[in-house]
Amino acid sequence: MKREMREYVATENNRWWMMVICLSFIICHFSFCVALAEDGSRLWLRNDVGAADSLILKIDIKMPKDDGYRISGNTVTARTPKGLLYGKYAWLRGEQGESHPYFKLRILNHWDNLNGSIERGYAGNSIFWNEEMEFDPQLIKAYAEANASIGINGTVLNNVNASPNMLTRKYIKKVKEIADILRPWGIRVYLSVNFGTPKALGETETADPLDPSVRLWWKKKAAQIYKLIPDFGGFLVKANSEGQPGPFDYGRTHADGANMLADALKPFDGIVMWRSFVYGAKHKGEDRVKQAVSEFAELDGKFRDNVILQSKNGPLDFQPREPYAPIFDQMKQTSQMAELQITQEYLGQGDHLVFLAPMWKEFFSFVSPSKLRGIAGVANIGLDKNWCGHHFAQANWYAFGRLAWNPAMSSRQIAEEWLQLTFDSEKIANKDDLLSMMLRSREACVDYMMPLGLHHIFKFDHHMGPQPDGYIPSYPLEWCPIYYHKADKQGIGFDRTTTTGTGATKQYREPYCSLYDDLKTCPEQYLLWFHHVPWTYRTLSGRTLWEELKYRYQRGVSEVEDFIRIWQESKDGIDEERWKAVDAKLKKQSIDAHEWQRVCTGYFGSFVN
Ligand code: GCV
Repeated sequence: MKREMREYVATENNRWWMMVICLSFIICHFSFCVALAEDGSRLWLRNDVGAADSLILKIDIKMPKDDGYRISGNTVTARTPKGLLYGKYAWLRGEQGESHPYFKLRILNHWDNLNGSIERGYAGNSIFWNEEMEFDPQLIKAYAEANASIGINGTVLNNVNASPNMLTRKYIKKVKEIADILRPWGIRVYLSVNFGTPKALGETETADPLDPSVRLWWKKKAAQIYKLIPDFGGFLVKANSEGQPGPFDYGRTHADGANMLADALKPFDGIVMWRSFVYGAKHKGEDRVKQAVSEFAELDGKFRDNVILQSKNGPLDFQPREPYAPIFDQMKQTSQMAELQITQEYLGQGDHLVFLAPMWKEFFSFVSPSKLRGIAGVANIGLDKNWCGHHFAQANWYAFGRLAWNPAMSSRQIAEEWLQLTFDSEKIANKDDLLSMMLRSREACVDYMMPLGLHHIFKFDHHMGPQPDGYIPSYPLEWCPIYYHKADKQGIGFDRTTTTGTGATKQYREPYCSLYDDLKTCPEQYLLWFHHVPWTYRTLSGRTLWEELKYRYQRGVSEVEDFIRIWQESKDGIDEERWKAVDAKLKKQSIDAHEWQRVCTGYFGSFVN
C-alpha cells in the first residue's frame, strides 16, 4: 500500500489526556514542537508554539451537565475530562470565559468507500479505508486531535452508499481499532449501513424489516458491534434513494425500516440517523424538491425516540444557495438533524476558495438550531498532505466544528479565528482583505454559478462546471439541467407557485409560504428557484431580468479577480509553499468563473433575442 504520510508533529496530548482522567486538579506542562514545513498538515493547530507553558486544569462537578468549560486566566475548569480537553484548545486559541456545546451530536459524515475512494472527495483517498485494510494510526490520531480541538464528537466512517461488507466481522474489527484511537479524544464512531445487508451477505432470505429473521439478524449484529465497541454511536442510513435498498422494496415504510434498526440499537443506547434525501422512489415524477416532505410528513410521530431524521439544509442537493428544506417545518414530532456538506461538491470542489460559514448561518436564520438534535457535516478530508486539498477548505472543516459547538458565532468571528490560527498573522499586512475575501467568497460563487436562484445546471455526474443545455434521455429527468432552468423564449426559472406551478411553496411555514409564492415578494436570491420569470421583468436594480443575470455573472467573475489581487498582496506574509498552492487554485477558480459566465450567458442569451 502506498500512502502519503503527513509530517505529523507529535505533542504530548495523549499522555495529557490520560492524566486528566485520573486527577481533579492538575498542572500540566505541554511541550510544543514547530511544524517542520508550512505544508498545511498542522491545520489550525500550528500556533500552539510558544503558548504559555503551564495550564491549570480543574474538575468541578457543580458545572452544568455537559462537556463545557470555563476559562479564567490560565485555569480551565470543566465538569468532565472532555470539557477540559475542549477547554484546553479554547485556551490555546485565546478564549476566556464560559462556553458549552450547543448540539449534543456534532458528527462528521465520511463518504469513504471500503476500497479507499471517496464519493465527492477532492483531497485524495480515505484516511480509514483501502484494499489492504491498513491505516496509519498516527494519522488517525492527528485527525482525532483536530476534531477534538473544535469540539466534533462523532464520525461516520463510511459512505452512505454503503457496502454490505461494512458489517462483516473483519471490517467491524477494523472499526474497533479506529474507535480505540478516537475514544481518548472524545469521538464516537458510527457506521453507514446498507439496508439490504443481511440479504446481500446471504445470511437471510429477505431484508424485509418486519420479517422476524431480519429483525433478529440486526439485533445480533448490534450486539456483536457493541461487544467490541461499547460506545458505538449508531447507524446512518440512506434507504430507497438513488438505487439503495430500503423498506419500500418490501412494501414497508421508512418508519418500519428505521424502527427496526432503532430497536436493535436501543439496548445499547445507539441511535439511527435516517436520511430524508429521497426522490424518484414513491413520488416519482413529482417536483424533486417536494418529495422528501411527500414521503415523510405522514410518518411524523411514528418513529422511535432513538431515530433522528437527517436532512440536507436545502430541499434539492447542496447547491451554492438553496432556500431551506421545508421538511424542517413539517416534522413536528420527529427528532431532526441537519446535514451540511463541507466537501464542496457543487461549490468548485477542490479548486475554489469558498468559505461556507455564511451559507450555514443563512440556513440557521431560517431553521432555528433549537429545532435540531444534532448536526452532521459531509467531510472534506482525505490523504492529501494538507488534509482538504485546498488550504482554505480547511476553514470549512473548522467552521463546521465551531458552528456545531456554537451556532451563534458569526462567520466573521470564525474566519478571523481560523486566519489567526492558520497563518502567521503578525506578518500579514492585509489581514482585513483576507478576511473580506473569505466572507465574500460564497456570494461570489453564487453569482458565477447560480445567480438569482438558477440551480442545478452543473455538468453531469461530477458536478464541476456548467452544462445548461444538459439533457440525457436515458437519465432521470431530475438529473438534467434543462429540468431546472426551464428557459424558453418567454423567460426562465422553475415555477413552484401554488397557482401555476408545482406548489412547492406550500410546504413552507408562513410567512415564507406566501413570500416565496408571490413574484412581487419573493426574495431575488430565490427568484428563479420559485418562479418562471419573463426576460423583460424588472428586478429591484431597475435592470431587466436578463441584464441582471449578466450583471451578476460579471460580478462573480470580478470578485474572483479581486481575490487574486488580495492574495498577491499577501505574498510577503505567507510561506511560499502555501502561498503558491493557493495562488494556483485562485487562478483556476478565475478560469472556471469565466467559463460559467461565458457558457451560461451564451446559452441563455440564445433564448432572449
Ligand atoms: C453519497 C448527491 C450526490 C451523491 C450523494 C447523494 C447523497 O446525489 O451527488 O454523490 O451520494 O447526493 O447525498 O446521498
